[in-house]
Amino acid sequence: MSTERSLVLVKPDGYARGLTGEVLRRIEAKGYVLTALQVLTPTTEMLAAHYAEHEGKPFFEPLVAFMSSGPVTAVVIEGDNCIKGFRSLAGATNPTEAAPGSIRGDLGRDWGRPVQENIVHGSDSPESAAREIAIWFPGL
Ligand code: DAT
Ligand code: MG
Repeated sequence: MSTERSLVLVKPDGYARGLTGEVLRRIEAKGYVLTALQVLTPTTEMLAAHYAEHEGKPFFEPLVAFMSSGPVTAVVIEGDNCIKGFRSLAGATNPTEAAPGSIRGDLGRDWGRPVQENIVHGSDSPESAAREIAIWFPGL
């Protein structure tokens, strides 16, 4: 076991659809702790840093435009193996293909543009989590 932190975002689609509470409910029901939480509309600079690994891909610019289109809820969660555990709660990236029972599988779907509106982000490694937490919660 290793106690970890992960950076979770409820994306603008999840926020606008009133699903923030449902996502937080699932995180808490799993037993992870909410360590920090903030509602904000991210700048394109923050998002370019957050999604740096995807720069140059065809979906990068639409992704940054979507992610800066309205409020998101940024959350730091904490718990044993919560990085992998939250990715499992979130489900596959493509919400149409994500398994029922997962956040994306139960709540997400394609709304025109494929894949992009998939409700949540979760860090994919301890290194990503540390890097992302520094972007969204400087000084934490
Ligand atoms: P994840 O969010 O599951 O870690 P990722 O890091 O590969 O997935 O991609 C980041 C986000 O970019 C993802 O949540 C939605 C969007 N995205 C990924 N692949 C895409 C694609 N083929 N078309 C459109 N958007 C995509
Ligand atoms: Mg990712």
